[in-house]
Amino acid sequence: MHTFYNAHHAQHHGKFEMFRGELVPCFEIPARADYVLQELQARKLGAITPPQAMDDAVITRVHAPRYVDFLRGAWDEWVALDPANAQRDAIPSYWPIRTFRSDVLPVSFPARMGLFSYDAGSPLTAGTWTAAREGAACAWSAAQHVASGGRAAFALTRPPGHHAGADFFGGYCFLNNAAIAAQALRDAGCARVAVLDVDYHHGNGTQAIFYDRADVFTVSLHGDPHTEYPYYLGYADERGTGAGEGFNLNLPLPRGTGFAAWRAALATALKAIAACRADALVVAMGLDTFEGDPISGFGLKSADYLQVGSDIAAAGLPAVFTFEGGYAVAEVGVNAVNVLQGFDERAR
Ligand code: 6XA
Ligand code: ZN
Repeated sequence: MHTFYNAHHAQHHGKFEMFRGELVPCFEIPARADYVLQELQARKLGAITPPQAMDDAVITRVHAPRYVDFLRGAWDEWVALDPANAQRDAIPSYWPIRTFRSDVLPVSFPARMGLFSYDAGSPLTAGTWTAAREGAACAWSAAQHVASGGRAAFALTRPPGHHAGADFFGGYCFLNNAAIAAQALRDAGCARVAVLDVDYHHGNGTQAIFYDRADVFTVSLHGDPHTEYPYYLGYADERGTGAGEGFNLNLPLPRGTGFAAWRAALATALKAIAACRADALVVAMGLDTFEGDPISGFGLKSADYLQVGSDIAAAGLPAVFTFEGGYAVAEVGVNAVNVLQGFDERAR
């Protein structure tokens, strides 16, 4: 397993997020990636390198140019509003819900921030763009590695990506690393790519990006959105639209689901992926399915993740892994690397 590591990830470091009516310390913190790196090094799973140089045109293959322009300049605009903002994270307060316009780009920075986001839990900080951009380069490099014959590669980066849509951030995500990897695989000649999202939360951004396309099959197993974030997408009746009809599969599971039932859903997902005849796989690897996760509700144990990796490898597809959620910080390294090691052992 070749790892492309984002050495700039800690430049994205939110202080607080809005949670149940108050600002609480962020769950999505730099230590998460540090633990994964430490565990990868300890187990000697393979080379760990920086990403290749990447052009921003790779990002605009899946993200809207006006959104990317907004993200690139957001911190400077935030500080220009008030020099004291340099000490505060930028968090949106206004959103254009139904009946409002989204074609007009307001001059007001807070108004544009709301236009390009969907929650108050994803603080934007001084280094968010730098960290997210380098993360996209990791995802893109991992895709290049796999497209040129590698069996698998891991993009070890944060902030995560699977909630980010073509033109919005949310759920701690700014650039959709899994979508960038999937598009890069397509652009490198793979005829069809499957994205398997095993994070506790539905991968709404990835689904939305590819919803009308048949060349990228998106599959997500996740907490039932009737009760779990992101609430407004991720239901079983969302199957894709137009040319993409039949190329999205959601497998929502009730809060409290344990490994046996979760693994059965994974088998369903992998069977659908085999049927769509993809020639490469992107795994949006969230570890917040862990029993000890502070914001989620499944019951997977650390040893289960070895089996998860092994099951995924048995699909026989070259794979790119991206690092998504997982907030039991002390265990996230072991759990993530268990998936990767389980994959490597079975893929041999
Ligand atoms: C709401 C919860 C955000 C979930 C983020 C996540 N603040 N997504 O782990 O995969
Ligand atoms: Zn998650």
